[in-house]
Amino acid sequence: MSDILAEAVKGAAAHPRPEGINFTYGTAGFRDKSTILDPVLYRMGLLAALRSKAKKATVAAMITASHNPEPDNGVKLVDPMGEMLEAAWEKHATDLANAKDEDIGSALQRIIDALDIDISLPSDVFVARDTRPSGPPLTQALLDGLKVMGSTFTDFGILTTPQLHYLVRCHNSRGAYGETTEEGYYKKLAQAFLKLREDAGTKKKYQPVVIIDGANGVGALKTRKLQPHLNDSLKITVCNDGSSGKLNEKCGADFVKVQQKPPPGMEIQPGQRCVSFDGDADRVVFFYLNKDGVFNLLDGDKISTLIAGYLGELVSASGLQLNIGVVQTAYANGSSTRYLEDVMKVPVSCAKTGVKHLHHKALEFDVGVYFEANGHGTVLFSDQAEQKIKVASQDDSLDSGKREAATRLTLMMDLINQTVGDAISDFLVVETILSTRDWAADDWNMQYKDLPSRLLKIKVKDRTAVQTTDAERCATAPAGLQEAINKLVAKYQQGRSFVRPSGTEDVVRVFAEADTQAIADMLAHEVSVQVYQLAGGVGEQPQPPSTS
Ligand code: 16G
Ligand code: MG
Repeated sequence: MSDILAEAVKGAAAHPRPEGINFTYGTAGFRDKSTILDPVLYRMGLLAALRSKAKKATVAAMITASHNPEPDNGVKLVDPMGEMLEAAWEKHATDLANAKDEDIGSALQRIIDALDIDISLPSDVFVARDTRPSGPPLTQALLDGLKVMGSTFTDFGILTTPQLHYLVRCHNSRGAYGETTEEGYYKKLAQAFLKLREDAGTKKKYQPVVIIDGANGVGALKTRKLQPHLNDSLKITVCNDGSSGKLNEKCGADFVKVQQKPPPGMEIQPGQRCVSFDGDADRVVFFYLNKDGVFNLLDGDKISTLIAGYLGELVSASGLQLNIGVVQTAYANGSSTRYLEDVMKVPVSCAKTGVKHLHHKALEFDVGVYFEANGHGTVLFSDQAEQKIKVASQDDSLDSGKREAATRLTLMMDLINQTVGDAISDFLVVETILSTRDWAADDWNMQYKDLPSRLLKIKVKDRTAVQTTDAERCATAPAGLQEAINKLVAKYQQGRSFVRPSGTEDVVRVFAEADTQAIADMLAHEVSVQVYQLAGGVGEQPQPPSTS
């Protein structure tokens, strides 16, 4: 065994692995109670160094548990261009996290042999964390792993997840994507944002005033840092800024989306646009109260429709031949899919849940807009599209309308964080479009009316008993389940339902949608009973929704 691997085994003594716990690198890395994660972070330090050697580039490690409660934490690795860790490495991460302390050397050696990694190459890793109190000691464990591997690293301290993705791309693109500093991130976004507002005439409906619910997390801190760069173009009030409440507790994008109500304590006037980030600021949803005080949510589906519509118009106005498409998951509201396909005539693809699946599908378009209904999403421009747009924006032979549209597209590309969904960047993109269209929240919301839906979760003995195909829209196991769902769905107007095993919790999720809330609730319940009966439900059988 090489000296480095022997050091890695020795180093594990300070980060012992508890017996009897099985860790899994899931859709968003490792997530668990922070108190048991120390050995996982040490091992991810080791793995990040190997990944950097394998890619001959800087990679990154983000310490966060996103929208989960404050006592949780987690870690995920980021590839050189700011993408999620390549899926094939998730297994290596899981194996290493579960290796006994004394077996760490052989576990590393297996990865080195399988991938023919030259261990003598240098490695370099960017590290950041969210605001959780468990962040600093877990960072230390990760750095210990990097140090025994002889890796160089930069610890950026507290950042949003998308900021770290952005920085690693800036670095590996040798500055082509932007300056590799946090200030550089604010400057790039703010410059594009201000330029896109330059020609904003007088507005009748759009008010440049927003309230941001920062989930008591890093998004609130970083919005405050962005603010001075925006001059006076937008009046932002940040609430749930971490000064009193707990991270993600009764606030943030997940709370607002799931509870369908504003965080308690927020003072909101009718029509006032409000924005909720999640705990690491890679998800965003908008909401407002209408003139009757009724809560209205503008989720990831509404955001993608808004963005795809605007970018589509710019592409046509520029005269460029670029195909633009939207990627959703099965959770997307049926009305949004119909609106995109039938009214906007935009092609829609459906991907499996989890950012990496959407990201991957979005690469199939010249301009691929992807969003999960929960508010995670961004836009990807292919290299070729980017090139064509840049050339057109500087082509004096084009008429000024075409050139102007291409110029706005270049600014939109600067404003959009293409590495991963970014609450701050997405928020600025939405503000830009609303301002250009002179729309109030109501105008945006009126594009289409959401169908009522219901999401339930069912505990079963083994959630892998449920298997799906067709981007999770069809259950292939257990036998008979899909047939039962089809029968139930057929009973109801605009009924739609699917089931899938969760990737983050030990449950099966049931989604149902229909033309009224009562029917969506009933359909979700009836499908839950089928899951319970056919897929080995545990505990009491699901009870029908109360009709009171
Ligand atoms: C993870 C995913 C998120 C997905 C969620 C589904 C990433 C970075 N995050 O949080 O995109 O919506 O899992 O959770 O991919 P579920 O499998 O428990 O329903
Ligand atoms: Mg998040």
